[in-house]
Amino acid sequence: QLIASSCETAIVGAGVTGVSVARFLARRGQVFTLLDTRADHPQREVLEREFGAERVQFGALDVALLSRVEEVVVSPGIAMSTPELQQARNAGARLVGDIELFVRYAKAPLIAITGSNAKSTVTTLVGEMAKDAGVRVAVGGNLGTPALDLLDDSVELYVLELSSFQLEGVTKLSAKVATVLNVSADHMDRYPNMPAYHQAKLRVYFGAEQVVYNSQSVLTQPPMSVNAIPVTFGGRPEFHRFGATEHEGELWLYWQLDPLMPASELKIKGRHNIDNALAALALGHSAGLAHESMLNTLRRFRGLAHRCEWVAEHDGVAYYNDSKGTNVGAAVAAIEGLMPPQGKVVLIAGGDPKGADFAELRKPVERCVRTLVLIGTAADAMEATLGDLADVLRADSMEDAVRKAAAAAQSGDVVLLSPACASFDMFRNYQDRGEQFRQAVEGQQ
Ligand code: UMA
Ligand code: ADP
Repeated sequence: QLIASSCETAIVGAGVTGVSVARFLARRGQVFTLLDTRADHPQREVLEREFGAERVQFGALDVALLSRVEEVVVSPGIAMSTPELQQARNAGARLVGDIELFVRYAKAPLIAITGSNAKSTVTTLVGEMAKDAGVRVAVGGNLGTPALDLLDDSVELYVLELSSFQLEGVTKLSAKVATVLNVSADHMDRYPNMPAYHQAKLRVYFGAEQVVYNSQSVLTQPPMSVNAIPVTFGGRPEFHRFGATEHEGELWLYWQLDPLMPASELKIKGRHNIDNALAALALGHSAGLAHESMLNTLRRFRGLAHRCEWVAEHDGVAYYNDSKGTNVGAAVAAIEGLMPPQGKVVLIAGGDPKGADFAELRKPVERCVRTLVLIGTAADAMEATLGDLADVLRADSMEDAVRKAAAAAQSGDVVLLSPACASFDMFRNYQDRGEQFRQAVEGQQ
């Protein structure tokens, strides 16, 4: 009864997001209850100590409590369609995510970045560009620090990576610059169909002052209702576009008709990373960063770990860790981007499929892959869809997979871990999967 009468906000999910929301509300002296469906939450006691046992609840969601509060802040790992949340909504509670709170309190402009792939790379790159240009920038969201932990009056620019789950919980983001980098199927275990996932992504554009989208993908275009001047990226150079084309015998990055720098000066490799560099330039340009400064950042940027990351070379075979390739679109980009000129790709793939359809891997596997080494829950489905296109081996650990891949590879080949799946069936997370790959590769010597 005591909780019922004093509770104004409920926070659902006691993960990184939920805890950041709880701390934010606690700092503001607001009353809240933090709920998590996991009765055996690993940090149950720590959280009870930090917020007070009466402020936290574990186990089945308390619908009566959720229905009484004004606002329920829902963590991205919990679907808005969860019946208890829908009951609360029907009873009058507003369902929002942490980004809605961020928008209410952030004073500096926001660059908002979403897409099925390349979000972390582009977000980090834009953050580096802003820093190098002398701007006091705060970078986070789905990547790294949760959004509310970034709030600070001294910040001059926020750069947020946003997932479709986070975008579902914000009504009007009102970013200074917003982008959808690319759209391909992901999280099909959380969405009824592609249009529903696509609509969630497009929410990034709501209220945006300026928009950036991929000229090669209609799905990244803002809805007609968004009234903002676009800058595009990808494809050949054009008016209001960062593109790429031949110049002085090699591929160059361009702004409109101005050549900026040769793509060969980028340290991040693969065709997809040229798009990522162009996207970062378009975002920085729209936020007012000087071109020369951004180009210097691009020349220096080495990319993030676990994204098409070079690990080693043994016996003429290069090993790449793309453990962050957690969906089909990412694996397609990695296979095509790292296909060696003289050899083929030995691909280690599989894991938790998240409801994916692997058919889009058929073309790149047929063209580029010598042997598939399959791991995890998705192995059967992948073999059924792709088994007629390349040799197939099965492995039951990362070490086993690397040993079999090394034996199958020929000089000039690339061994690539790009699983097209989440990692949780066999590993703690994608970092753990990538580290196990690295250790197994280094153990081969
Ligand atoms: N969970 C429960 N019961 C609950 C609450 C959560 O079982 O009551 C489970 C969820 O089903 C999920 C896990 O706990 O498996 C974590 O969920 P969460 O919402 O508490 O997640 P956070 O720890 O807050 O982390 C989230 C993002 N995670 C997800 O969206 C699943 C993190 O992105 C993000 O870094 C963090 O907020 C800070 O903003 C991770 C991610 O995998 C890296 N994101 C997905 C992706 O990139 O594909 C979207
Ligand atoms: P996200 O944060 O969206 O997961 P990352 O920058 O972490 O994006 O990259 C994840 C994976 O996506 C990479 O490891 C690579 O396989 C793939 N990828 C990177 N850039 C692109 C792109 N422009 N288009 C398609 N896939 C890409």
